[in-house]
Amino acid sequence: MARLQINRRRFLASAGLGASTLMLGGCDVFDDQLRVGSGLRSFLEGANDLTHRAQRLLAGSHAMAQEYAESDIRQPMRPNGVTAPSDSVYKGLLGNDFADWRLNVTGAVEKPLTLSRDQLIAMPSRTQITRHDCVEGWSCIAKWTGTPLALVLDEARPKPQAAFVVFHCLDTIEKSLSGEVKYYGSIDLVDAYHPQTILAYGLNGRLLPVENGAPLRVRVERQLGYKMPKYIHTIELVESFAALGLGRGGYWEDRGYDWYGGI
Ligand SMILES: Nc1nc2c(c(=O)[nH]1)N[C@H]1C(S)=C(S)[C@@H](COP(=O)(O)O)O[C@H]1N2
Ligand SMILES: [Mo]
Repeated sequence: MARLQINRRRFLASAGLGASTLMLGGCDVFDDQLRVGSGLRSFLEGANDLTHRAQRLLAGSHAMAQEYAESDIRQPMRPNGVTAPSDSVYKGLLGNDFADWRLNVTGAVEKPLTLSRDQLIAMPSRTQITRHDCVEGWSCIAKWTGTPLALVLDEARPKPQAAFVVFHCLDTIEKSLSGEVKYYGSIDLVDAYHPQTILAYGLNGRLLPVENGAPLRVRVERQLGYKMPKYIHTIELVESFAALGLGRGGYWEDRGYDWYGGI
């Protein structure tokens, strides 16, 4: 497993496929050259598609992210991005300890679902100690507990045309003259059904705190932090994410980051 990781990294480095990752700066800065439609951007997107396919080929669809021991946990989990949503809807839900919060599962599914946090907690859970890597260059090991996304999807039964899972969030990440933007992101069904992909409501043995995404955030352990939306209210199964945001599959993707944020 460790050898495979090293070989994969070597392969990616020698093939120049890591270039797209090296270009990335931080969660709050991005280069003007990376705006949608630029030549550099198109080049990077081509490289990202190769990175995605090369990683799947070498590591396999079901390769597991490394898991750690309790003693590796460094509390607290460093929060990043939005850490205290100022949205009135969110504040209202928080004020009632999320008793009125619901997770909606919609889109290309046979059976749309509405689940409370208690209902998610009552489902079989998975706990994993993993390392969160942010594109800004920091990492943090923490223990996450949640409902495997696969179980929720099994219940909702995605239609054959469903290819991506979109996460819609409660927090406004950007306010500008053109309006407010709430965080959003997407993953494909391979990552959605991966055994370590969980809808996390617990962190380090307690309920998930507000700064890390209460009441629910996804963990996608083989990808970077920005691929793990916090403050989720809706999971939407879609055929394509062309109609989502600016069409690149996520808030940060629309601002220059790779859609596949493989580690
Ligand atoms: N809703 C929402 N999800 C988000 C973000 C955000 O700002 N809003 N930031 C992303 C980024 S860049 C990172 S590194 C992680 C941070 O998760 P943490 O606060 O638990 O460290 O959340 C990701 N998911
Ligand atoms: Mo991040």
